[in-house]
Amino acid sequence: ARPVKLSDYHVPDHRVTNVDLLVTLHPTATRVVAKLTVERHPKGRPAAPLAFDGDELNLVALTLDGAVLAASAYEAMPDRLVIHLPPAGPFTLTIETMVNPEANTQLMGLYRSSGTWCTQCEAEGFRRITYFPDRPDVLAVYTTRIEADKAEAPVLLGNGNLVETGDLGNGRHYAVWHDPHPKPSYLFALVGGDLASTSDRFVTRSGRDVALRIYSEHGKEGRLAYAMDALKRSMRWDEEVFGCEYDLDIFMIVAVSDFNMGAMENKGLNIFNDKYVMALPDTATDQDYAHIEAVIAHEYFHNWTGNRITCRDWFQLCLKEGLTVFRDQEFSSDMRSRAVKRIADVRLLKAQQFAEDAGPLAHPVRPELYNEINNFYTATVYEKGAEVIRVLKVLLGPAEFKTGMDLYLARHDGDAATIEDFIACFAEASGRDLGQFFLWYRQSGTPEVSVEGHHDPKAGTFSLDIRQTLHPTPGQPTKQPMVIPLALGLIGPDGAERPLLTEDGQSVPGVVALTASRHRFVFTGHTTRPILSINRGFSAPIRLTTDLTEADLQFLARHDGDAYNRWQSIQTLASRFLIASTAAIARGDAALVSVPLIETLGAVLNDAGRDPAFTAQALSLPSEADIAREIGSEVDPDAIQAARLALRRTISDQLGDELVATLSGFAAKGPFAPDAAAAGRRAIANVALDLWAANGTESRLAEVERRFAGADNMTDRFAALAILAQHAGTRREAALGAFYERYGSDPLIIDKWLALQAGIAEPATLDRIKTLLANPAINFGNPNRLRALVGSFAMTNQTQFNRPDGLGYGFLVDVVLDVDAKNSQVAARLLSAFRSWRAMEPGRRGRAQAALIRVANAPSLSPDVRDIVERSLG
Ligand code: DPP
Ligand code: ZN
Repeated sequence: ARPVKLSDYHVPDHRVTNVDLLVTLHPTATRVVAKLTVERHPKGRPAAPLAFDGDELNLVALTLDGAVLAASAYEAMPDRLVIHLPPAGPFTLTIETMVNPEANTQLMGLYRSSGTWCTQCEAEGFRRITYFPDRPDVLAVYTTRIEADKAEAPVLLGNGNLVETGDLGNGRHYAVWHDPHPKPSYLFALVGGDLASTSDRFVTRSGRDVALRIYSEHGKEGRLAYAMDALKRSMRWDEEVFGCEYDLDIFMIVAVSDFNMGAMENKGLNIFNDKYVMALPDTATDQDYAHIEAVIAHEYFHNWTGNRITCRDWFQLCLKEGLTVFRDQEFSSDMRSRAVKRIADVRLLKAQQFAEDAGPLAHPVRPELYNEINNFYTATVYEKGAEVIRVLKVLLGPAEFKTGMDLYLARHDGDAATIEDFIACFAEASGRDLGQFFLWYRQSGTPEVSVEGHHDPKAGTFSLDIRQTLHPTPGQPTKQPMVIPLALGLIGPDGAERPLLTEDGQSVPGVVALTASRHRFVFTGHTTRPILSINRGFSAPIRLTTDLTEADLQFLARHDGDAYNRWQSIQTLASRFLIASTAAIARGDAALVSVPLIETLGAVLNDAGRDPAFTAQALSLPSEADIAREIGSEVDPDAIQAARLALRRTISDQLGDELVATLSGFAAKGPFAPDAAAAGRRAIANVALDLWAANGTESRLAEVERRFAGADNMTDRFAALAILAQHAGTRREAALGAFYERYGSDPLIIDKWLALQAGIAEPATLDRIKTLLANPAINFGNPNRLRALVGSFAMTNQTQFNRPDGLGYGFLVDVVLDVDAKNSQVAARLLSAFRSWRAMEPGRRGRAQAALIRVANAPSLSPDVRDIVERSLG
């Protein structure tokens, strides 16, 4: 029954403790025999019928304790199996179903990707394989026997440890896998196919010798070494930092090309979208390497936070996702530069989650109601879910946070837990009341915090007046004040950090916590005015406004001891300027010019040697979408773009010498290495190249073209191509053509080429996209291809998706309606690009609304798309 409500939760009436599967792989008729040990749940409703979930299932046979059931004793529908009067004691149910992997275009359940059989069961895919109580609080021990043709599927993989293999004659064989760890059905997986692999070993801290294997299609096994290296580093790190050790004899990753998500943490058998596994210097950018490292770690870390401790129900999704994102962020911070990682994470949070929180799709980190759970794998659950854990860590401090985390891992091992269970561990470990903190899970929307500083030279005080507000969001008309930890510092004009002293002489550690709507904090010892640095390290996921002047921000950009806030100060300077310039352009005036901003950027460039990766982030201006979000309503994307382009041209013209110096200072030296330091040098060089070429001078573009042709790695080659793509003309088309010539047979690289063209900010782009979409050499039935072209267009091309004539919206709707019948999850995800439509100026708003209404009125929508369209219009 939809919608599903958290408040309706009750334990299952029946649970399954043991699952014995026999899967006979066939392209179109795979037979599944599931032998289940079933018992009543002691807390279930005593006389309840047995009701198992199904989805497009075909029942072939059914027995209970070996006896065939009378037709009147049960009802089998595609989406449900009901046994009216099940026995009271434990019994064995044997269910035979037939599924068609070849026809499974939803990519949920058992399907084929380039000839390989594979599965995806989260959230509700297992019910497309057999009838089952398909909910995360039903934990069972699984044994999987897979039978297949030897030539078609020499490799047969399942969860857990391999216990038996053998020959069946007639060119067929089998493998039996046993997973001793009870798990929910969403963690089930199997793979069968003709795959290549790379192997390694890892010895855990208690001496368990673990075989590591990564599988890919033949010919791509040479691209797996970095993923393997990242896996071993993840395994060691999780032991050292969280005390989590691996618990099976083998850990496997299989890369497949058709995949809805990024990757999936099935027990012992992770299945990955191939874009997060394969990398060589000539095929992957530095950003790809960083993503691979993070996703490999993320899925591996789920073994404890997700698998050993799973979720009671899908409302608790952030219990495993927010926590595991937090863990993978920490891992990447330890592997690379912590400050640069924080900046990248905050950029992503603002771009994705703040946008979601500000529009009709806003929902709490822990939702209380859903129509379609697939639509809740969101930036709010993942990225804000991770921020909330960071808030908890700032509030408690690292020591108490660790005690709470250790308690959680020990107490709930083997459980299907809730957010309440998780928070109770931290409350107990710290002795604190975390009731108000819990609002971070319940209230949606981004808190807005405004800060005003007052200096009284006579009294020697500096006081802060701080207010917080949280605007209404869908389903939540009124809100309570949140607990918001603000890390802060007061800096003297000499650049020295001053102690934080209160009026009664107490020294404050570097954090104040807001608990009410208004606060005043008074600090003493300031005969001269200090400069405030606040929300250091982005200690709370809030929208902050301050009364810091342009001069203050310039000062902080140079002197703040907190690297995150050095970056934020530059962003704030640029953002304030671009908003003002956008307004000027919208009035019909010329774009503005900012001397302080150019000065600051020049100073940053001159200091690039201090931390090249940081400098690259500091020079990356707020995106058009960032500016749109800051403006918040009546948005005109064309005016924003004009303001931003004008600023880029000014930088190009006025800082040409500094940019050239940076370019030559960070020119590549020696052979390619994917490590953070080398990546940082490439990042600053490419940002400098981009800004240097931004004025479109012929000679500068010729230099970019030369670098494109001469690059010896994908990072530099693609960066040059991206610059050329911004400037219309034969040079661009020639470079795009050469890139396709070189990589046309390499789909993951073609994705980059597609995304780049989808992002070109000119009216001809829509036709370019339509032409690409009609190219028979590119398989747009593959989710990665479709997302690269259409998803990038709708999510990143502000001016062209939001064309004033509405054709961008119309195009997306056409694609969504077409894809919905084949893959509703991908369709729903594409449609969520409308999440900011209400913030547009009236003309575009009207056209977006009309486009959404066209979706709503279309016949036979999937539940996924219906849910997104109804909430978007709601
Ligand atoms: N595979 C997805 C993730 O790891 C969903 N669990 O986030
Ligand atoms: Zn995850």
